Amino acid sequence: MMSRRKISKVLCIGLSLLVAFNLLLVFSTKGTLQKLLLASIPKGLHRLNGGAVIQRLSHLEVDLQQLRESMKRAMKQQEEAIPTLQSVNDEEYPRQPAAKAKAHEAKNKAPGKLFPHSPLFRQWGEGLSKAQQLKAQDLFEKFGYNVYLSDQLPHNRSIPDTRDSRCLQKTYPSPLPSLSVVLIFVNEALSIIQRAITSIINRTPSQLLKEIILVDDFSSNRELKEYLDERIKLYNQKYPGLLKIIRHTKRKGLSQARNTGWEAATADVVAILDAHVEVNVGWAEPILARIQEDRTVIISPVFDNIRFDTFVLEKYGLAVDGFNWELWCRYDALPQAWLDLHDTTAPVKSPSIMGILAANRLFLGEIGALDGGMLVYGGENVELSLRVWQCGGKIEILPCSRVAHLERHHKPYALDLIPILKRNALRVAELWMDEHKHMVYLAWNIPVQNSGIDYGDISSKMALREKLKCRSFDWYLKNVYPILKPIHSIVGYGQMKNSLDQSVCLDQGPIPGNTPIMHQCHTFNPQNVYYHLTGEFYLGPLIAEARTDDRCLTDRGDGDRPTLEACSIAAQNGWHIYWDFTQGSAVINRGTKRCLEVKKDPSGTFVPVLRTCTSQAWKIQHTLKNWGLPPSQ
Ligand SMILES: *[C@@H]1O[C@H](CO)[C@@H](O)[C@H](O)[C@H]1NC(C)=O
Ligand SMILES: [Mn+2]
Repeated sequence: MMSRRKISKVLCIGLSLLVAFNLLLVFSTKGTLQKLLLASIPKGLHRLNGGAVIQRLSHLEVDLQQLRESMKRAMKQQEEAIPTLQSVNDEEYPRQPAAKAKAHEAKNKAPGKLFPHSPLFRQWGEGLSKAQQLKAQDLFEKFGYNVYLSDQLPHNRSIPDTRDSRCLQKTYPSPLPSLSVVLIFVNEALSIIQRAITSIINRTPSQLLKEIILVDDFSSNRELKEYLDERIKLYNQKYPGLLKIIRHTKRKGLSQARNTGWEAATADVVAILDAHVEVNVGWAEPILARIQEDRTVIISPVFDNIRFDTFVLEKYGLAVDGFNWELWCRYDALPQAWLDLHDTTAPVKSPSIMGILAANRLFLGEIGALDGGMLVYGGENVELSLRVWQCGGKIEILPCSRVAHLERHHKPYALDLIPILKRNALRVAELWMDEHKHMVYLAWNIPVQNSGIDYGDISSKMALREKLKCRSFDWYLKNVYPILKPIHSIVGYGQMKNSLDQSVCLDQGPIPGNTPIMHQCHTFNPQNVYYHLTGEFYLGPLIAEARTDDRCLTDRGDGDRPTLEACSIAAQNGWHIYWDFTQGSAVINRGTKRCLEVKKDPSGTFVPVLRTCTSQAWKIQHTLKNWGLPPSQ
């Protein structure tokens, strides 16, 4: 369905180093237009006086919603009605940290909510005093989750066992390989890290757990210095030599932090986790057994969610990890071949991982570990996934291995990560995607030539690709991820402007809805246009997938407004989706001979119309394959 792609920004596990953008809400537009504008641009883009569009908002909230949406879709696509996102065991955890304080407050009439709009207090915080609310809100803003509550929950708390009951009957060979667990963090709350450590110690057979390696990617929080060192000492008194900590002396980002942990690890198998997790019972045995069976498999456990506010566990259904052409990760439906096995404990082949992984330590090294050339975060999971699959490994999700992961509500420092995500995505494309790499440029609306984006040196990685005799991206698409469908007929893309007014761009218009509009130009994907040599115009974010149609600019033959229709449905209905267009010329429907033009509506705003051609001209931002250039002599 179309609605899935308004903005497909999906949070990746391990990528929750996401950012809270400050909301800047300044509207200068006429009241009547406001709704259209708001609907047309992605949530969180708001226009300023002067027309500059800035992109600010809590992306994360959108991201999580998207992730959940993709999970729901994945579930729906599976015929089995596996329950998703059910809250498990709401009763088990204290919702109010201090029962005594609560009673006291009740006597003195409960204080009102100081932060009625704070997401922290939507489902939590009843009966807290004003001082407690202030403290909790302050910590929440600083960390993006409920540190006030975390500090009061026991480190050894139990969590519901979310495994399928058939997992309990599984037996595993003995001996199993030994395990190093790496926990990476930046400015995590100390109680969160301790809960992660405690869960690992309590829920991993001690004869298998060789060490826990903490990697601090240059935190600034003071409690993560001496306090953490003290705690490590205490753990090591009880479990000699179990804990190690490595501190970066400058911020190196997710990939390098993971590599630091991997380099320090000494066990047969290394599991690289975020520090905001609690592993569940029996999480390690399936991983160790599977890697013992096949050293080339990279494993992801199944994630459940720890709610950022109540710390209640939300069970997530089983799905595979995928990504789109912008390389945002998402959940996809389970493969039919797996469903046909009728074994809910069987490993699931997955196109990608989300960040948290377990692997044979030496094999991970042989294929190059994490790519240290990836900056901050984003895309490094897809890079590793393509490398694994194309270079002779595989990726599997193990349904019986479950890890609860805390999804932050927001990341506490403001930093626009979009340029980094683009840059990392191009690095992946250039390294692994061969003749299909243009799809990443198209999806991000970046010129294929002279992009102006420095994706770093890839020569050593290319040499590795050569040395390992890795397979092509085409092989990967055909054999591992057939959902993605590269398109080679696109010759023009980006913003589309009419010569009458260069400040407005063709825009997909409000969603839901299928009426394109002219809208002040901004740089986001509702204004992406893709013109095919075959005559179609796609409008809006590029999808290019087997299961979901892009939306085609359509002349349905009646009325004077163009519409956007799922391309295959429009074609089935005999609507007119093929257009003649060359750069700087008219856009003429091949079927009806009507032109796409603009005219002013009564309020003075340009709207796209279909009518007898009056020789209006259009230009599209980028071209490919020399399209639109004058023929060379
Ligand atoms: C947690 O530790 C405390 C103190 O050692 C102990 O009394 C309690 O039973 C433990 N709880 C769980 C769930 O293991
Ligand atoms: Mn994470």
